[in-house]
Amino acid sequence: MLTVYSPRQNAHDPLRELNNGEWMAYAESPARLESVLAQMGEATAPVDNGLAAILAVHDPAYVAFLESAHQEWLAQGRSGDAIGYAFPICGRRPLTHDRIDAKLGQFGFDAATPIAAGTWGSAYWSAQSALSALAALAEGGESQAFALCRPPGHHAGADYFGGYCYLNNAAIAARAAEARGLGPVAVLDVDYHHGNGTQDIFYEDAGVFFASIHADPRTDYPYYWGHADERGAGAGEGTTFNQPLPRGTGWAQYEAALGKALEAIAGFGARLLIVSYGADTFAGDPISHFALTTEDMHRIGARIAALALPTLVVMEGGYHIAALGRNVAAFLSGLEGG
Ligand code: OKP
Ligand code: ZN
Repeated sequence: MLTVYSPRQNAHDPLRELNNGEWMAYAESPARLESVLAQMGEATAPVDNGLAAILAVHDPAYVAFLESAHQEWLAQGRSGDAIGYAFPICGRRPLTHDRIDAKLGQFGFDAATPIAAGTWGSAYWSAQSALSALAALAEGGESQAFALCRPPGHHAGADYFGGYCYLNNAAIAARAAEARGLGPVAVLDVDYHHGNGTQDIFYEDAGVFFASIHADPRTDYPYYWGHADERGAGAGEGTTFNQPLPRGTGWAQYEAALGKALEAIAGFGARLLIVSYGADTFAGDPISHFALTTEDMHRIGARIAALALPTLVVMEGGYHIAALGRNVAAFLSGLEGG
């Protein structure tokens, strides 16, 4: 399958994250991409489509923040990665902040997502990879394409970062697909974690259907989104479909949920499918708690292929580095009907 990625995505290399009260090595590491690339025949570099498609999803003030945050951090005499520690609780009035520490809290929703020297450039090229893979579907005669995005995107909202995500690659591609007349678009998110950013971006949007299968937010990150009663609002009422599953979920339970998600996407009348693919549903994933096997990844791909829609796959999570490439390859081969 056509794979799009830029080596510039690996300049993003934070040292550590706050996990369960302790510093741990950053799980979303450049080694993830290397593991996947080792399994792919070859990868195509994205072309630079500029900022317009990014700004069709993200607030200009947020994008400006991402671009300059690390420089502002250094300008305060700090070193290493920029990390926030003070967060305005929900309902605080909308102040305009100048201090980098205030901005990190204003635009970020967790302390697990540092901004490193290379973060902006890598997030930018990760989004360009999604856009170039979409272009291959729109004008390159491909019916399936894989954007090997890193950093991932599904936790990033229009004006916030978190969960290792800065720019929402799937949402940027979905908006660009609509602009190309390829809609209605459905986003199917099969990462272990709920894609809160994608959900927020399209929550009141009737044109993009968002279906997610993920760990129950009562036990798992991102906690505050992904509950079954979140179904969209306003014009988008009914176009968000969340299926939280318990820790320990294996194939039988997962397949039942996947079937319902695919049925809903078909019922919506989607003409293009974007899959936010995370391999962190794998049994061996170090930060996740489902029990899927590499063979199950192939089965997920095969079930999705039965929809017979043009499909853009966007990489999200997956942290078992040694198995990551095999899990991604298994998923893509199932999708290709292999
Ligand atoms: C990103 B993606 C739990 C810490 C959770 C953040 C997880 C981000 C996952 N103790 N840390 O959806 O794979
Ligand atoms: Zn995840």
